[in-house]
Amino acid sequence: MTEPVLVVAGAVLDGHRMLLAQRDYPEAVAGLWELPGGKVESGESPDQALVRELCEELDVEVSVGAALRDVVSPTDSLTLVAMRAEIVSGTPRAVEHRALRWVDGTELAHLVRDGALVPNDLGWAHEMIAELQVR
Ligand code: 523
Repeated sequence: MTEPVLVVAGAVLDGHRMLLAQRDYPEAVAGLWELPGGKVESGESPDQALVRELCEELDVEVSVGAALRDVVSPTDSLTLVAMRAEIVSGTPRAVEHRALRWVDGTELAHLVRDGALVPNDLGWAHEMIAELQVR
């Protein structure tokens, strides 16, 4: 049996706000917001993959912190984990996404309510809504 593809996503935090990225593809999720990230490549740790992905996608250097609680397995062949991250250099720009935005807990809750998040990220969003409210 082949191992599932592991995807890492970043809960990029700055004080009481978190960064969201708007997907541009595929069509089923284009326009929806996600925690940015991507597939772990062979020989990489999840932390290394997140640093690389956020450099490629946001043009920033991050330090990686603790994982979020939810491990998401939408299919047998895909597993997603998210980790907290903070920007140590650079200002994020949308290299591969349609747009970026910083949200506080209230704005994140509104996006969830409006169905504007990619479905796989909803558990992380709920965890971060609670955390952002008390930061
Ligand atoms: N997700 C997902 N949520 C989320 C990310 C970063 C990824 O549900 N926050 C899913 C979407 C895809 C798979 O994980 O099914 C891979 O994500 P993708 O396409 O962002 O990974 P990349 O950038 O490594 O892949 P390519 O665009 O194919 O290079």
